[in-house]
Amino acid sequence: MLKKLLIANRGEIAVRVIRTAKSLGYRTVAVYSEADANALHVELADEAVCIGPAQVSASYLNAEAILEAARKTGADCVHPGYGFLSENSAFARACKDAGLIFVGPPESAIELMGSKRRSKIAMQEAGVPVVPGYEGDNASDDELIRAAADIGYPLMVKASAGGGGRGMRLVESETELADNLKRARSEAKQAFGDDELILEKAVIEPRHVEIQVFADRHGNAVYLGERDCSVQRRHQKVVEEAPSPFVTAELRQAMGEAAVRAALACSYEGAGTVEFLVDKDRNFYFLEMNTRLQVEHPVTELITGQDLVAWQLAVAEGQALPLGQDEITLNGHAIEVRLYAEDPAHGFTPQTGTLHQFQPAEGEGLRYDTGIRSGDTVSPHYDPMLAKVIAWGQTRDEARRRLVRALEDTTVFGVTTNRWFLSRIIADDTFGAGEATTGFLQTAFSADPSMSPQQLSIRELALSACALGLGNSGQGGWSNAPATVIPIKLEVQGETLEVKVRKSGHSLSVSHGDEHHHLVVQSHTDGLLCIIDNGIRQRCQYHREGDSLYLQAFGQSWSVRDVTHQPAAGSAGTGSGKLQASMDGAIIDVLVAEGETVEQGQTLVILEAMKMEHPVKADRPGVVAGVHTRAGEQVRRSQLLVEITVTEEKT
Ligand code: MV4
Repeated sequence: MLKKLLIANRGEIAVRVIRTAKSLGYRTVAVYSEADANALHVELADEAVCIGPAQVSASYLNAEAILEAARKTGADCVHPGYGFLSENSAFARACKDAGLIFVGPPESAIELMGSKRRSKIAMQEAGVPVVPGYEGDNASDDELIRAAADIGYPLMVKASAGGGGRGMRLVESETELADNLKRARSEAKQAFGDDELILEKAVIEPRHVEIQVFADRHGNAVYLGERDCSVQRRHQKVVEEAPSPFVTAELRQAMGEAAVRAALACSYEGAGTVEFLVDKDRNFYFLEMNTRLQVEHPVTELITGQDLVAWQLAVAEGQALPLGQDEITLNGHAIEVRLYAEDPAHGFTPQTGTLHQFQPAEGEGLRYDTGIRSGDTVSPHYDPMLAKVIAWGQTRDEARRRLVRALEDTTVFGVTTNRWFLSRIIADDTFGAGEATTGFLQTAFSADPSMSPQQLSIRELALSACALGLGNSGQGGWSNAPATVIPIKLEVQGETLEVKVRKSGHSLSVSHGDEHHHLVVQSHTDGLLCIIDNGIRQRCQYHREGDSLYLQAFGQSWSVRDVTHQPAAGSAGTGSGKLQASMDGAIIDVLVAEGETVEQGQTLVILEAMKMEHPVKADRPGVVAGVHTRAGEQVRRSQLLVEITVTEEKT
């Protein structure tokens, strides 16, 4: 009987595995890097061992440190999660050599599926449909050029050691082939240390449909339906759902039985995913097999009612599969999205910072898998996924409606996320019609407003001014002097806006330039402001952090900084002389040194953020007393960069 499980991973998957393991009576051991010392998975585990510094090569990829943690704590099995060492056959072998049960497939299966060429040959022999192409052993460019003539164009050149879109090139015509082969080979050598190439006929606008398979050590193998993962951006899955809106019952059975044959052909054990390309005529072709539990496994759990981590642990213990094929039934529909700390309005740049508030929505059929909570910082060391948000419904539309509502009501204050972008996809008509293929984000959805910077509307400015005033005197904030006009300055997306607030009673009239907006404060508690706007009572969530204010309303979220009382840059000699970063970013140039005399308005440092350059200028004349940064440094909003001492005013 296995008793103590070490989870060789971090974040949401570590938390998720710990939850199931504890419910089954296992003791749990977490491993963590120095950057994760206060992480949720460490808190939830019974024991935890620090395995090294933040960088993954020295911690989560440090097999020796992980095995040493298992030895020290007396763990008897290891769950690798996904990513990191989860598909590293040497690690699987090292676990066994150390007397540990590796919760995953045999090394031989991991190795076979790590080679596109060898796995395709094995699949053909197992009667699994593969994309027509050429998989000669270490084929030369000349051999491949000859083979291409029989395949036809367009075709795909793929690195045998590649995967997930890496090392893949689309070749439209014969004239481009020779050059593409050369480049593909050198890229493969560079990226994977293996320059073996294969050719495949290109499947146009395919869907990505994958089958969840499970096998035990007694020769049983079953499939648990499919997942449609066609909505992807740069080979990163964005939306996953089960069942696929495109798959018929016949296609499901044909793909499922092919996936089971694939598992049996490589003496598989445990959880596996067989990925297929599906063309518009519902032909399906083996793409690759992932020998791990996938990120998107929750949608399968929700429609089958099975806990796949519990299945993994049962198989690892040598038990037979919990269910036979005809006991597996699919009920309802589940859709998952990945909530990321990234900014879709600025090229999806990763975001870092403190999560002042992370508040999942509540409601029927909702599930959040997350490894973070309010107060955590999002570091640049790891994948910036904050949570998986999953909704189940009896129908696909009910699942979609619940997921859109959940995304609109999920609050993340402190770090920009892709929340609005995700809600727009799920609400989109093409997606709603089940017509999203792998090209969806680049075609039907490519002009969506969630992927470009948005100016704050006057209504959002008014809400910001209203929420800012709540901290001030009087109920509803601001001074009680009737109908006084209060000028305020808000910094929004790096720009300072002058806004005028006129208050009388609970009514607020806000103007910016020639735009005006009127609203009435109906009630407010900490974090929730209720207003009457155009005769409609609306809710606005907000969070105040120093002079920063984060707000969420009408499905949108934004932040402003109250700079009313800060000296305006350029005002004569009133600057503090303490120049801070106006946002998270990277220092790309430092133009001054300690001791230098500088003029007011002189550029001292160049900060790069959101793919733009932001000059940091002297806010008063003086002498540089300290330079606290250097080119190349990652800095956080409000971090002190340069100090200027005040030279005596010349009389
Ligand atoms: C293909 C293909 C079309 N024809 N192979 C392979 C790895 C995967 N992430 C991308 N891959 C593709 N292989 C042939 N013969 C199209 C893709 C593809 C794709 C596949 C699934 C999901 C999203 C995709 C996005 C671009 C290309």
